[in-house]
Amino acid sequence: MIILNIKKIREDFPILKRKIKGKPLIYLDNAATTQKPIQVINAIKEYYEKYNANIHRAIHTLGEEATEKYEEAREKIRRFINAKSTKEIIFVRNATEAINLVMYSWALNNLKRNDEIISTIMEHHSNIVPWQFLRDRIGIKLNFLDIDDQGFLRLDHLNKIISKKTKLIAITHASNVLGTINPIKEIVRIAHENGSLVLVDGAQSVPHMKVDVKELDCDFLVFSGHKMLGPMGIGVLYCKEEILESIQPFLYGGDMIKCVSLEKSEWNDLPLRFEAGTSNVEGAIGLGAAIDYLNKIGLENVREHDANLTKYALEKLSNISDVEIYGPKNANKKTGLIAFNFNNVHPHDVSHILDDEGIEIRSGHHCAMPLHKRLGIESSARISFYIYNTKEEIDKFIEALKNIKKILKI
Ligand code: C6P
Repeated sequence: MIILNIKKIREDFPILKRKIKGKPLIYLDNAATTQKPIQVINAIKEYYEKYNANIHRAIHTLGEEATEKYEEAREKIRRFINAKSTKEIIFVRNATEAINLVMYSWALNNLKRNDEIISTIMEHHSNIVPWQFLRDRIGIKLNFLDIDDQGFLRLDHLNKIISKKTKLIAITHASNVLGTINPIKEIVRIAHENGSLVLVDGAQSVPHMKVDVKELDCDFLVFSGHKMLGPMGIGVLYCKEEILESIQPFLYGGDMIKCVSLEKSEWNDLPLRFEAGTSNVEGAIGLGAAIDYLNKIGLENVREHDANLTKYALEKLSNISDVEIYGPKNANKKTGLIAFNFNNVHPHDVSHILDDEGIEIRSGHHCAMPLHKRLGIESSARISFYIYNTKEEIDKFIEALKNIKKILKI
């Protein structure tokens, strides 16, 4: 066990010195987006100060340097998730765009009426809405796996509904509301036995734990850079090379072609075939710097720190009467987030009152309306942790939460 030097880590995050309404910032909304260390900010600054140019086109020095750094970032990502080749790493804007790419390029062309996709009740809207669009467009069937009372996925349900008609299981690795970590390896095994592919939404797992695509054997993995210390507007689609080779591009135009005549065009090699137009070069470079930072800390230490904070917060929250916690109560079975409701106070009011104390938490449906409906609620409050959070911050959050009763005189 390595104890992280949180004090030193915090010094790398300029925003943590900020005050909110005169109080030191306590940032507990990391599942929405994380803060950025100075190393990431500097990597982006250095790109613009020293070698900004359009990539893959220019023959000049700046263009070559920018291309080299962009491709270096792709290699860092490949190693981070243990993909076989950089051909399997496609830069996109975010996890949402990556799922849409799979829907348009693979599903729309390969699925037909009455084929089936299985997803789950705990998905973010990004992993529901594209499949509903496909259902309405070509008449596939969409099934959703349920959860049990503790917030774990009903795997027994999967065995009942999967069949040879199932072409895709589109499932989150970790829920952004319950925190539940799903048994992806087992789900992939069951899917492949039935001839189905698997898309894993890694938006809440890749930033927080070691995700190895070879070990999981998933066919697609999507995630967003901004939830793992990287900038906004850059995300990744991992897709097995043989699948990418067999499908049509999603976007058409410059950089994704080898040769264009007025009669026809020839697509570029992988992965550029799926990256039409000028890319988010600063985003890729920033994400590469974020991965360097996470590697230095070690993903197993990130996971352990998240779990320690979650265990501590779960204990403290359970001691407050009138707090209802959603999802598993065992910190080892969930990621570093806790959704809850407090004393019938609307989560937006909870968030608002905590903001007066400098504490930033999320409230609402967290883009998971079907899950909230399943839980019998409209909304919830959510705290979520990352490498710079401390137990002292959780203590302050708990104190502020207890104070809400006094403020509202309830
Ligand atoms: N969840 C949250 O506060 P984008 O917006 O494409 O970067 O990520 C979408 C997304 C997909 N899947 C999961 C499991 C997610 O949690 C998210 C983003 C944020 O929970 C914003 S709603």
